[in-house]
Formats: sequence, C-alpha cells, structure tokens
Amino acid sequence: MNTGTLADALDIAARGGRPLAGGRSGLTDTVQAYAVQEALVARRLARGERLTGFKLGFTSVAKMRQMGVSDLIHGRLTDRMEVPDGGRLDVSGLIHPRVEPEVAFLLGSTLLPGGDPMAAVAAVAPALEVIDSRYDGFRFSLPEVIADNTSAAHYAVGAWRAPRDLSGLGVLLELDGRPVETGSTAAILGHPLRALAAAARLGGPLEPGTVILAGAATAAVPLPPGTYVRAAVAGLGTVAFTTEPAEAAPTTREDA
Ligand code: OOG
Ligand code: MG
Repeated sequence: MNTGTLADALDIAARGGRPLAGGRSGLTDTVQAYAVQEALVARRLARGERLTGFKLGFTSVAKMRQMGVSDLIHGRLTDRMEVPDGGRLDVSGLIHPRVEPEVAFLLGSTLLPGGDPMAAVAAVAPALEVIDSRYDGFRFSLPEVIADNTSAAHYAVGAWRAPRDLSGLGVLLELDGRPVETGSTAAILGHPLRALAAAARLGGPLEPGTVILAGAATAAVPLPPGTYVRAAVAGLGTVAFTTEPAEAAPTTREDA
C-alpha cells in the first residue's frame, strides 16, 4: 500500500471503530511508517483538529514486553483526543480500548534538541492515556504501530504542578477503585527526563504549550464502558475520568 492509501485505511478504521480491513498493513520500513503517521495526522488537522501534544511509546520494559517490541516510538496528540480531568469518555466508538498511567510535561518554552530539556518545562502532571490499536487483536510490528500514530486515541492530564524531580515515584492505576497496575516512574527509561530528552531529539523543536506524554510506566489494561479510571503518581497527584455506560441493548417486544 502506498503512504496515502494506508493513511486513509487507518483513518477509516479509527473513525469507524473497526480494525483495519484486510488485517495488517505489511509495512516494514520505519521511515515510511512515520510518513504514513504524518499523513494520518494531516487528515485530522484538515478536519479542524489542533495539535496539542507529542507522545512517546515503549519507554518502559513493561510496555515493550506486553506488545513484543523493543524500540522507542512517537506520535501526535490533538485537542479532539483530550478528556478533561474528572470528565467522561464515550468508548463505544473505539475498537478495543486500553488505558495506561503516564506522566506529562507541559512546555513553557521551545524544546530544542540538546541542552537541558527540563529548562523548557513549565509544569508536570499525572496522566492517563487511552490507546486503541487500529490493528486486529492489538497485534502489530513496530512500523505498523508507528503508522497508526502509536495507537493514540485519548488522553487526560491531572492538575499541572511546578516542575519537580520525577525519579522513582510510585504509580498506581485503578479501575472502579481497585488497583489493577502498580509501578514506578523509574520504569520510564530509568527516569522520565530521558523521555523528555528523547522527545526533544525525535520531535524537536516542540512549541511552548505542547503536552508531552512520557510513555506508560506499567502495562496497559482493557478499558470497559461504565468504569471510573484513576491514576495516582506519588507526590504529583491524581487524574481520573469515567467511561460512559454501555448503551442498553434495544428491547424487542414480540407481542401477539
Ligand atoms: C502503542 C502505544 C505505546 C506507551 O505509552 O508505551 C504507548 C501500543 O501499546 O499499542 O503509548
Ligand atoms: Mg502511552
């Protein structure tokens, strides 16, 4: 498939809430994969969406092991993907959503490759990312997931706090008040600052106001409808949202 055709197919899959027709893309080249991602994101922007952020993926061993890949990837976030902290998210149009706990950086000035990345950071916050692979069964190669904008679907960010040391903070993910994953920010490349440096290297220059998701600290878990999701990062606070309950199946009455 050429770049535009694959971007169209992935776009249709995401909008229709159905995995890519014909299964996998067969893409094997990461340079072409980023070109597909760019074309895919361009389709969103053409529909009036606005770029809000930059995300890193596979920055933790937990995620690499879960998905069977071993390289850092990056994708783009838009305003349409944002879920307000404490808000609601309708997951009925998604294919097979999963949620994962992250930390977020907010840029106060332009992030340039090299130099001290923390100098560009205005604030930090706990975050939740909802991923939803457009490939059947959440199975993909590295180029395939890159083309699919790294499975990005939605994200929520907690209250922004003054920049602080994010090393070795406990991370907890809860569904309906039950702990489902626990980890540490140390799982993110040893220190989330390394994710920030990687964002500068791979995505730079990134504009002031950009949100950067450092990548999940734990494996992702399936996200059902009608669920209260919360992440807590020790010393940084919490972020939460609720998924809309499943629509009741229409009842058919067989009178007579
Ligand atoms: C790809 C997205 C990876 C992360 O935080 O590691 C990612 C996927 O797992 O489908 O967002
Ligand atoms: Mg993620």
